[in-house]
Amino acid sequence: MTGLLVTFEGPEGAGKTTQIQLLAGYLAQQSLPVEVVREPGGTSLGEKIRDLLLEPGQEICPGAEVYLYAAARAQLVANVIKPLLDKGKIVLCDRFVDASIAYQGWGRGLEPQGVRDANALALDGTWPDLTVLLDIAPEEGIRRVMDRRAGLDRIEQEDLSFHQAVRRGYIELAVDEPARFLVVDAAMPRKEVSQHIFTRTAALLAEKGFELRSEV
Ligand code: T5A
Repeated sequence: MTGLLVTFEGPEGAGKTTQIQLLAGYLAQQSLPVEVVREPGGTSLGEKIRDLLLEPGQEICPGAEVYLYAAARAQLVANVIKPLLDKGKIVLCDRFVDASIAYQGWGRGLEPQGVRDANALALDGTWPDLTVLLDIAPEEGIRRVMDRRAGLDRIEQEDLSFHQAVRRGYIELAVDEPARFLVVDAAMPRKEVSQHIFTRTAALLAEKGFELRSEV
């Protein structure tokens, strides 16, 4: 059986990492084979590219930004995600290609379809089975990030209109592909958010032939 790729997306501080950990815990309790990866990063090359991309003050033009994210993604897909899927694993990925379309397309003002096309080689046909979009007002997400740690990275430091455009981009993507996206109001308490994610994931797993030991 081939595995399953579930990606998590949303504006800054939407709670992706929190929800991925909760879902990974739930799946592990069910004795299902789950692995967690993140973008940009997850490989030695990807982590170096991540440092460059997020370093405050680093000058990167929008086109270079697209290809740096795509380069990190290519390495992660080829060396980590595809091999895990081939082994039948459930891969939970913290951001994926939709982040490039929302941030570099909508946020930076590049043609969204061009950004998608620029990622074709990196994806090599790998596409998410399910994408969880945690939707939150950027002001609230950034506040959460600032409550958690001092200082914002290069992308977080962008102004509010950038983050609002990113949010709009994500919503457009979800409207275009309702079967792939699960949109959840990320302003809800953690547990309520996770219930929506568990229910949808469990349904998809059952559909794909994974055995669940108990109800959500
Ligand atoms: N990017 C990425 C691009 O521009 N293009 C791309 O192609 C890709 C892949 C990555 C940056 O790169 C950009 C997007 C990003 O700007 P990152 O450090 O990986 O940088 O940043 P994020 O992915 O945004 O991750 P964050 O850790 O900042 O946010 P999360 O994971 O969404 O949020 P999380 O879970 O860490 O939660 C944030 C805080 O909120 C609390 C948590 O406890 C934590 O303190 N929280 C809640 N509080 C109240 N209610 C809830 N429901 C809560 N859920 C979590």
